[in-house]
Amino acid sequence: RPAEPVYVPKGDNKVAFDIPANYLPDRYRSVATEVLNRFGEDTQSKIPVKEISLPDLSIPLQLGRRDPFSLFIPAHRKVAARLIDIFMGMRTYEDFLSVAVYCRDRLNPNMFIYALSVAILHRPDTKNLPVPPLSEVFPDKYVDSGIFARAKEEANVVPEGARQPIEIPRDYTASDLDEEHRVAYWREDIGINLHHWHWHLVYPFEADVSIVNKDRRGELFYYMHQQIIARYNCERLANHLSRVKRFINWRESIPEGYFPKLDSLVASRTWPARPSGSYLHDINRPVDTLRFDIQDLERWRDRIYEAIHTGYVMNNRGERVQLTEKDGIDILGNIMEASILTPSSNLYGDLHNLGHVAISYCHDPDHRYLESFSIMGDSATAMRDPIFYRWHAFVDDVFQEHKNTLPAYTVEQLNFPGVAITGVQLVTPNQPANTLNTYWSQSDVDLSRGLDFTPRGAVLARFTHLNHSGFSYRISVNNSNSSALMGTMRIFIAPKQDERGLPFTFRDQRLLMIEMDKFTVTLNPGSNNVDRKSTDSSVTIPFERTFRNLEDSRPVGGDALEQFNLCGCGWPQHMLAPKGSKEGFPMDLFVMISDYRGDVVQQNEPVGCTDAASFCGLRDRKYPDIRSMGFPFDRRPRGNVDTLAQFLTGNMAVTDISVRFTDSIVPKSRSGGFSNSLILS
Ligand code: CUO
Repeated sequence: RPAEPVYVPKGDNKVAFDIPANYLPDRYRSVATEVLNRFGEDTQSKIPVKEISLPDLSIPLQLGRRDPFSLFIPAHRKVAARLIDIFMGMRTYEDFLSVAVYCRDRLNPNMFIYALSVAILHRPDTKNLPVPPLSEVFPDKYVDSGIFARAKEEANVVPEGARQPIEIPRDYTASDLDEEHRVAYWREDIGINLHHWHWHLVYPFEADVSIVNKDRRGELFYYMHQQIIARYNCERLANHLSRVKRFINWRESIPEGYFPKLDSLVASRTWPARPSGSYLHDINRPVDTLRFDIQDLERWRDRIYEAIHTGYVMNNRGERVQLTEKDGIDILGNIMEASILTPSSNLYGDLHNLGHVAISYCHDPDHRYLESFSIMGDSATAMRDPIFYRWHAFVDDVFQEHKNTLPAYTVEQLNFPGVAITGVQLVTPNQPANTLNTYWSQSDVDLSRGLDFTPRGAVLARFTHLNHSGFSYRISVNNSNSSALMGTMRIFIAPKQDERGLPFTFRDQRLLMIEMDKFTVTLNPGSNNVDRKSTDSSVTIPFERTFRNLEDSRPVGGDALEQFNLCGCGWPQHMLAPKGSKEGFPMDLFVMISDYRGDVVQQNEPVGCTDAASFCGLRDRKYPDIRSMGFPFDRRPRGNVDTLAQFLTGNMAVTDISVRFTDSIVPKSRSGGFSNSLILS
């Protein structure tokens, strides 16, 4: 197992690579001594880099070093897939390190970091290495461009240790004149955007099939994005906005504008904005080897609907593949995205990815202005834009069309004989029962890794973001069977009322159910009390993996870095609860305990990165719940069910909760993250 990460943590410049002289790019060779001295002078240890006979890098080198890189553009993703295969194919760790170091200053940096991260996550010999934290490698994808001049000034004038974090203003992308701006704090949250980037790293849609073909990856594409839309809708309702409208007429103008105010430092360009009232166009950009029409998207969409309504898809050999109850959604996920696992790219095309592309090029569809894609073209930034949610609401609606063809769950399928939930309470210390408490917090990100300052050391940017008090669920379960049994606890929350203040019907509310947690419990005969902390949630990663600790001014490196970003996929803990409202936003807390014998997947214990299995699955294992993702809310209800109350079987319960928001910045406790120490103490 290698001892060091393959890149140099900039905060504590104590290690450097000892590279063969002819690994330096041509430009630096004549000044090799000066260059190597500059980076090596204050290092305490050097990592030797072996000189190897290098693989053929001609394909990855086709993408220019200063060009923008988008995974959604087929030509780019082919080149990136080749680089991933090269990294995966290196026989030993030393060879992998060697080729990575060689590529570092030659290849397109965005493609390099993407392919390197995928390889680190998937090579057996690098599974314990941290993936470079993207917010620190490319802070320009997360931080208002105006900040960088200030960061440079701070670094040049103030010595490390005496530097002050640079505060990022809260409302810098729009004003209240744009009603969509009410949920900008959510769309632009760093942790949410990092989760999305990491999810797509763990589930790449093009590379060697051994990397792409993970258990139920198409279904998880559907489910993880469905949950994003559900959470976003909850956020919108609490901010007096209507649920997001599906983007279905691609010839209509798009009222939602977005001005990202981000600059790409590596490509020296400003990310294009999209004014309100923009239209999509047919795309013809030879520079990207890219040509498709809106009609292509429409044709693919119609064929996917036809497949859903006939109940089967056609594969490339002209055979029918049934969209079964169990696997149909997984096949459709791979068709829609589209991943290389699609049964037929000729028939079903590349709908979701090219939708991202068409939107991201609406300002320059034929490259006449020599402009590049907007933030919808990069999975690291796409969730900042309101149109992301309208596009994915369309994508989700297609999946729901399939789900609506499936038989409803029967009472027998839902019930757990002899097991009843007798009490549910949400407990937040120092709050009334069944109250979620939200407020603002501030946290820091180190910009220096992504900025080549001469004076080294951390330069921190301070973000203001939503947060909540740690809480717990207290659930009482009665087991009237004579023996101990195991069950899976499934916890969801959903808004109670629609835009007009009317109670939701089950059909609408089920789409707004937000998964909060899922875990296994053992039930002894008789009554059982279950206490579960919010920080243990199966959808989130701990706070420390999104942000560095505010009180901890040590530079991130070594072990801390590993903690920080080893398993970056997962919903950020600080966004687990919706913001709610000052008056208290009313929601249903739903708890179900299902029979473990019907849920269990027999497999070896997972190792590492198990925090956010609901959204990210388990590394090298099957998805740890055999039920359909989103169970029991993934289908239309049985015949006479109109409300959540009518849906309940004995092993389910619902309680009213209120989400109360305080509009002030609450300092964090010394322990960092949330005031977790208050819980259950
Ligand atoms: Cu995650 Cu559209 O799939 O961005």
